[in-house]
Amino acid sequence: MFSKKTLGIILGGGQGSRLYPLTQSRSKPAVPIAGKYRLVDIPISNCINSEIKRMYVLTQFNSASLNRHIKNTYHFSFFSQAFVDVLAAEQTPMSDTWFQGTADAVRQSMHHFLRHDFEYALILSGDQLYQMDYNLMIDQHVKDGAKISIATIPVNSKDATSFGILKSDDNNEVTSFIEKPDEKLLPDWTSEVSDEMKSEGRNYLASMGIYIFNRDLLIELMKNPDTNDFGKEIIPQALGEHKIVSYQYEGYWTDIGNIDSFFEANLGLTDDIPAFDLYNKDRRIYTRARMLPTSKISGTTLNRSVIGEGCIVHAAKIDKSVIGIRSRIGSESTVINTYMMGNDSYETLDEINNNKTSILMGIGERCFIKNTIIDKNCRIGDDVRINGGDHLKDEENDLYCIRDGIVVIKKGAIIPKGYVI
Ligand code: ADQ
Ligand code: ADP
Repeated sequence: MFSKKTLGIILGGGQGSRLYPLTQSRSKPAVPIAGKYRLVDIPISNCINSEIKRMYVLTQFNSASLNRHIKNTYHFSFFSQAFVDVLAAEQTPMSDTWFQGTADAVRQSMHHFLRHDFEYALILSGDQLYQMDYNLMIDQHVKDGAKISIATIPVNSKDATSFGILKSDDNNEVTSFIEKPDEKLLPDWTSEVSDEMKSEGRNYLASMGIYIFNRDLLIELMKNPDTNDFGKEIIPQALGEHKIVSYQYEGYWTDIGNIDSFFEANLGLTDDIPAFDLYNKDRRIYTRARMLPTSKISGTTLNRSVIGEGCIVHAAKIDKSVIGIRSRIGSESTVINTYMMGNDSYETLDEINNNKTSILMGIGERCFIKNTIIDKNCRIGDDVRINGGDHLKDEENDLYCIRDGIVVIKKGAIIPKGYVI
């Protein structure tokens, strides 16, 4: 089992601007997904399911929310070597800056990693939705005698410009690599892929941003202080110098790095057979066990929706929506195509009676909410109408932000009664 010789390194996010405003008050790995999880639960669960039980999460700033989540969730046996540690960019005698990129984040944290006995560093992105057995990739890495492996997935020409694109020979060895090529460069970069991928027009091999490095090579490459990024510098410069192998993956995988893809990935969970399978006991996604009561639903027509634990719902209709833990939705309200993250706590009767705004946590009565992300702990008054869609221009104020037609209600926002967006 090579997994025991592997250290997981999860890149938890740079400035987090692409997921703003969800990252306004928390680091990216702590962003809630799928009604009860956090982004970081995905790579951590994949590691645990692959028997990799030593992990670091590298993040740009120390977020109380992320630390609390990790501390409260990942308890390993007293007798095991397992751990999940968060490393935030820190001032040291050598450096007083934030991580300048993915490789710089690894470089600045190397002294922590090197305290451990490992042969392979598995470097993962923190903002992707997929369930992968990393053992298969590590096995191929060892079998092929690679120094670096890159997990790859076939993509179509439209998507190819957003990724690192590579070509490999018959032995999986990478022969060329280009980070986010422009359209004009693309035609020369097609690869031999399976018939199924070909039929979907997915002829380009994209880097999934998942890498295995041999320990010694990682140490050597990290010595060059001028390389800040894996995709832009480390991989192109290592090509031809060290054996790089492609590990081709054809399962479900999606990057959820911006509001649009984050929204789609969450709503995708309401499909009849979701591509991302939360019901598979062998690929379980772990999160904090909160011991919440069951959800209570009254008079609601529910269609293709996912409802978290501890919700109190009186809505008239919920359609194609993900409703997060402890959500409360008032009577005669309609919620369509919406991801509501839920609440951190319930309001007590005293709090409800003493609330000066008289707007309760959750969604009020007679509201209409469509194409919206509602961050945690929002209070949406009665008769509010939020009709997200392509007709809306990008906009931002204290209460909400509009990105690609999706309305994002900011964490803790209070939307007054009768408000219309
Ligand atoms: P991008 O996703 O554009 O391309 P990048 O922005 O470097 O690459 O992010 C990779 C991961 O690292 C993300 O999870 C991000 O949040 C995190 N990250 C970014 N900067 C960080 C920092 N300073 N500190 C900590 N974490 C940070 C990369 C590759 C492409 C590949 C795509 C696949 O460069 O070749 O195709 O990933 O998604
Ligand atoms: P989650 O359920 O999303 O993992 P927690 O339940 O730990 O998160 O709560 C998240 C935040 O809410 C924390 O800041 C926590 O201190 C706060 N919180 C939890 N319970 C209450 C409460 N009863 N009243 C106010 N804040 C609370």
